[in-house]
Amino acid sequence: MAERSLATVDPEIFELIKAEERRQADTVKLIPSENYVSRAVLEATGTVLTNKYSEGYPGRRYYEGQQVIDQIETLAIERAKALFGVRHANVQPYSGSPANLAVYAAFANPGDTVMGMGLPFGGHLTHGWTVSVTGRWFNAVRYGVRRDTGRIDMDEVRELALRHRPKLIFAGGTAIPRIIDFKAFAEIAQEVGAVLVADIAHIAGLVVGGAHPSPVGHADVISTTTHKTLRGPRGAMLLTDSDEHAAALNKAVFPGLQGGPHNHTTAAIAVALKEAATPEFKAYAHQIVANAQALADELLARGFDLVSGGTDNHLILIDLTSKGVAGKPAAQALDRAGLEANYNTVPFDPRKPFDPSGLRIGTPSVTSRGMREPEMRQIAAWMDEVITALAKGDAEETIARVHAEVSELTAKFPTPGLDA
Ligand code: DSN
Repeated sequence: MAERSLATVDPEIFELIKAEERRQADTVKLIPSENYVSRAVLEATGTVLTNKYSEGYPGRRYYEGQQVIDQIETLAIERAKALFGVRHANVQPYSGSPANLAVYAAFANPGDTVMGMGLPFGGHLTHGWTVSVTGRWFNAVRYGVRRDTGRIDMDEVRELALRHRPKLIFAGGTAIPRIIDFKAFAEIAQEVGAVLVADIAHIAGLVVGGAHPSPVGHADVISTTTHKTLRGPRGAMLLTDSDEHAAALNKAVFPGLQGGPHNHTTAAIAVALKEAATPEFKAYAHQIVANAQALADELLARGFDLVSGGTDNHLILIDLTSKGVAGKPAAQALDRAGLEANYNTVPFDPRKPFDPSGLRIGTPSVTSRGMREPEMRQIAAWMDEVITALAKGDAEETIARVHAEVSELTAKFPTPGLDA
């Protein structure tokens, strides 16, 4: 008897997946940490590789039957090394947070001093923020941005590093709209004897596409997710040039923190890395930045207040205070208009994290659909219309009209992975 399909076995889940496909296709996705994977990446993700246990590393496993899996993981490793220009790659971390925890496990002990950007300034939870175990189990010191420029305050980073002598320094984050000066971070890390960790989760695709300076040659360890600008499946990688660091990281990932790697994800990472090595991907990375700058320019022209005054990369952080609207209601209204963003804290935000002043948007997903500068100007206009109407307290009509216009636009741009 033929095996029954998902639609037959579980029509509820099947229909929900179809609904999500329609939602993703019919939405202008502006969340800067999201993307659309290619059909090839999606295909690799949904395979029998999910059936196999492979604890260990290629050639050194604790289970038999690795004839194929070893080849897949080796390909992923070799492609990661070639693409980023590093000597070692671990492609097993389940996602960004486990990858960063592996860095702690490799180079620090509970109670040690570590340093990272504070979450409200654009850092990540795992860079030592209070509510993360990294902030509870380690003595975390946090740096921020300058109030006048909205940019990382390298004087403060150096001063804090000299005063606290951290074992680890994280450079990178989730809401940093400007180029990160990895060389300056490396000089500070060397001065205090810290391991410098470049967390390039947000910008990995820009780095390999040549649209953001690489941390290679500056950072001791590079941590990245694979599913943001890199356009791979949900997963992560740890990269380094040092044999000693590689050995410590490998031990920390397995057996330190994780069990069997997710082999279907490893295969999809390998596919994404192959795609990211193409000239088309380089053009894509540069277009992400060009689109973000076009979007930022149009928002500025419409009176929006952007943290740091603009963007050098894929993301824009908007302080909505001057528009008389908070981030959460703005994000909710935009979502109902088909424009998907996320509310976000802005530096020195007087409001609470669950109801902050900011909105975070970005261009990786819309660029994956082939949208360019004219569409970015249109998106800025829609955002302005919705937010202005919301501030006046009467947004329903505007939301309905904008949603209809958004649907017309999205129908013209194929959704990668779906419109095959
Ligand atoms: N949650 C991710 C983001 O949205 O930036 C970071 O891990």
